[in-house]
Amino acid sequence: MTQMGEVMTAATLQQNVDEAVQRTPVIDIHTHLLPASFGDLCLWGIDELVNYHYLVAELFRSSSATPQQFWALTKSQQADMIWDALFVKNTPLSEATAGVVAVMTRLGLDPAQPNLRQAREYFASVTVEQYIDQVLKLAHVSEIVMTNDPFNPAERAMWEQNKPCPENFHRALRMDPVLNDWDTAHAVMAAAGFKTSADLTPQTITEARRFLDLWIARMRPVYLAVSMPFTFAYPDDSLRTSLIQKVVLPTCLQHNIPFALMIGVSRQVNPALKDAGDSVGFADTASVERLCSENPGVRFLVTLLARENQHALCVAARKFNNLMPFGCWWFLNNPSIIDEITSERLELLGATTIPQHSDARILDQLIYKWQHSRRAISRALYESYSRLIVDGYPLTRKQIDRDVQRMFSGNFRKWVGLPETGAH
Ligand code: FIX
Ligand code: ZN
Repeated sequence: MTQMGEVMTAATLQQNVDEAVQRTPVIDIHTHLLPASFGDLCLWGIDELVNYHYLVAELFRSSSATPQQFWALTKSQQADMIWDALFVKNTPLSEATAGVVAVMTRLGLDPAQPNLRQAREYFASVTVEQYIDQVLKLAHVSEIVMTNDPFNPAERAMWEQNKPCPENFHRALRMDPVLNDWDTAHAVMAAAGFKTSADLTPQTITEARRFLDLWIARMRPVYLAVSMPFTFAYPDDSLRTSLIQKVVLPTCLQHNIPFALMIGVSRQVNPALKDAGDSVGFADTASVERLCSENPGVRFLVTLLARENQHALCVAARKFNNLMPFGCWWFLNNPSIIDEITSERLELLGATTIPQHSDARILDQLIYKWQHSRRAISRALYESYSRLIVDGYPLTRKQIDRDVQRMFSGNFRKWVGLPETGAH
């Protein structure tokens, strides 16, 4: 057993990096998970897992079924179709199919079954509360951050009914309609009694901020968040720029709350696929730099969707210490790309970033997304530490543990002001 102060050698490094990465609990800073108290909005179990929109997209490459035929089926019929096409008739080679295999194996289920009967029997035997505890333990996830959308009527009702939310399910106030669909946003605010209109009059700005204040008081979010298209440009003469400057940034400053920007989606390039119909585009990192430069008092969390944007995001983070790159988002959440992005972040930014988030929509996914990410992060860390040892640095296990803990939770706690103890 390695002592904390023991100096690493080429022979002992791999095991110690793997141990540190596997054992260090992580705060998953962006998910779409919701608590058990939110009922059907809390997605879990094999039929939801196999119906993940990543797998829906892959189905149509391995099946003659049309989207119209697929959407006409029940959830379990859809899962059966996906299982047969992607797991029985073909090898589950993709990251999303291999992820389901990893989850089933960790749960003691046979991933090579010809149908989902065994898996459905298992899930019928557990409660959602039991399963949440089991999944968090298997994934070694201590806390998660949800995506909480006051513009979603179903979720809004849960908050208005004060449904309980575990303290390790942190909240993120998601504002996509505010910045991407103001017509919808101001109508929802007006329906809730706020004096907002299509025009950004002084009253509309005041009332929009009051709307955010109310939801911040209700949710106690750790950050405000928005997903913006790859075409996002700042500043420009759009309504979005005005809303960012007059509503969102003043709210962040007033509440001392970070602003998370997720940039790069090309929405609904194939609407027939529904959630699976989004694609990716190359974003403008100079817009991110201008936001950080003009707002030194605001802490930004930024993740970009295009692989080609990652290096420039690292360089931008070297220029602005109020910029925190995070995660290998969506189409980047694949081992080969996590390797690449984590390596360039370590080389350009050391242990000062948040290497990953899961984006899990279904609870079970935490198991595979973190199992696969930890392997990739471990490989990237091993390469960086190997070079350090070759260059003569007396690296200890204690330092490895410190670095991993910083990336897996410390950087985020500090960024959003969560106490170190993990208390909430
Ligand atoms: O905007 C987002 O939060 C994206 O992560 C989602 O819209 C996307 O569908 C997703 O779940 C990707 O993993
Ligand atoms: Zn997401």
